[in-house]
Amino acid sequence: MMKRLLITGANGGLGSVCRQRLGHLAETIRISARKGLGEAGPNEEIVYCDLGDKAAVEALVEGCDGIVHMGGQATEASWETIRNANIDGMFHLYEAARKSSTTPRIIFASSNHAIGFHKQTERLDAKSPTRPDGLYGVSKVFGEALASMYHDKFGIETASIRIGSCFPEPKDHRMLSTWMSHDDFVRLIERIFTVPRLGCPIIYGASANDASWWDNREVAYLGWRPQDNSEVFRAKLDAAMEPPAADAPTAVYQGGVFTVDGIHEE
Ligand code: 15L
Repeated sequence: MMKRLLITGANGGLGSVCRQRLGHLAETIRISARKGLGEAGPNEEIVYCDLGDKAAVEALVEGCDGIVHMGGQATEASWETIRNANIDGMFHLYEAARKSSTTPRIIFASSNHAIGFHKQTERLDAKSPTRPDGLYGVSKVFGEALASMYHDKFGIETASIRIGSCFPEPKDHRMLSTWMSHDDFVRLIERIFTVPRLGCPIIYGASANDASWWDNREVAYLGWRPQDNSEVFRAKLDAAMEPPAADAPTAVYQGGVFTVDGIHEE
C-alpha cells in the first residue's frame, strides 16, 4: 500500500471515479483540482492547485509516492487553455516528480486522440505512429513524449493510458470500439501500482470489446485482463440511434468527430 496517492483533476468525470474507487490504494489520498472538491473524506486531503503554477505543483507533488494524473483539459480547446493545463502543467508535474523526495510512479491520462487520425480499418499497438486529431491530441502526444524522456533520463516510471471512452455505457456506435468500463479502468490502475517494474508503457484504455481496434499485447506483463465487453450494449444502441453513415468522420476515423473540429480561437 502506498503512503500517499495524488489524484489530480479529481472533480472531473473520470477523476471523480478515481476519487470514489481508489481509496484503498494508499493511507492518504491527496485530491486536487482547481475548485469544486467539496468536503474531504476520511483518508483524503484536499489541495487546490492550478497546474499552470509551477511552485504550487511542486508543493502538490511533494510526499506522494503515486500520482493518477487526470488533471488538465479533456477535450479540444483553445491553444492557450491547452498550453496552460496540458503542456505547462505536464512539465510542472514532471519537474515536481523529479525534485520530490519520494519519486512517484505516475499514471498519465493520455487519450485515443493522440492517434485519432488513424482509420478505423487500422489495428494499432503501442509502436504505431501517433496521429493526433487536434491540439488536444497533440498535447497528449507531448505528454507521452515527456513521460518517456523523464523515464529514460531520470528513471521516473509512467503508464500512459490512451483512454478510449470511459463512461458507464458507450454513447454511440464508435464507442463500441473505444469503450472502457469503469471497472476495467480501476482494475488497470490497481495493476499499474502493483506490478514490480512498470517502465514507461503506452496502454490502450479499452475494455475487451469485440469491436476493438487496439492491441495491448506489449503490456501483457502488467497482468491486466479487461473483463467487460461493449457488445452487451449493441442492441440498446441500435434501438436508440441509427448507425453513422459509412463516410461520416465518426465511422471513418478512430478519433471520430474530433477530426473535424477546427482550431478554437480565444
Ligand atoms: C477523450 O479524450 C475525452 O476526454 C472524452 O470526453 C471522450 O470524448 C473520449 O475522448 C472519446 O474519444 O470518446
